[in-house]
Amino acid sequence: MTNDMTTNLTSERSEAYIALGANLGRREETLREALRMLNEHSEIDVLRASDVYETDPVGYEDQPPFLNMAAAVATSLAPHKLLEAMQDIENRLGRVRDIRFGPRTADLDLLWMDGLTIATEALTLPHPRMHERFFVLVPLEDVVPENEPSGLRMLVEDSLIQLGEASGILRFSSPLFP
Ligand code: PH2
Ligand code: MG
Ligand code: MG
Repeated sequence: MTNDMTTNLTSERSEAYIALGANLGRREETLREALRMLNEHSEIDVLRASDVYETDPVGYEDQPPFLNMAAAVATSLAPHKLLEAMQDIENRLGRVRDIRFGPRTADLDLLWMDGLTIATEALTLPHPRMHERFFVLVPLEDVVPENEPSGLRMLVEDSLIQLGEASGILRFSSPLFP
């Protein structure tokens, strides 16, 4: 009994959804490398990756177009630890901290984790701006199954309906993973 419970607790994993973006340097290579690094982490498995989309910059418009995509991962990490792992990957890919909404080599944003609500300085879940951005929602729709248990599918579909016809986003390539 004790053993079983220990096994259950330590093997409990979350499903998390991550948005990836790049608009400097070799954008496609950067995204591919980010996925590889995520999957290489001993406590993160990449489950699914979306198509890659080319998107007009949103927020701060005087910068190159982005490549954006989304990934679903399984992880035994707590939310803040997953975020740290993502920031470590951004740093290894040459990200320097920069202007808000400005150009970036690699941007990994944690969007959703089992429907958890978190509001700390470092991390807000669900991501506070995900529902208003085509460059997040369109790729996300590729990787969220109809029967996702914490309600993400409904959120994505409702948000896309609210936003109306998609603009500033074009399919660029098929998934970079596996
Ligand atoms: N990221 C931003 C700001 N603007 N625009 C697009 N199209 N794609 C992004 O990933 C993006 C953005 C801040 O992270
Ligand atoms: Mg971002
Ligand atoms: Mg970010």
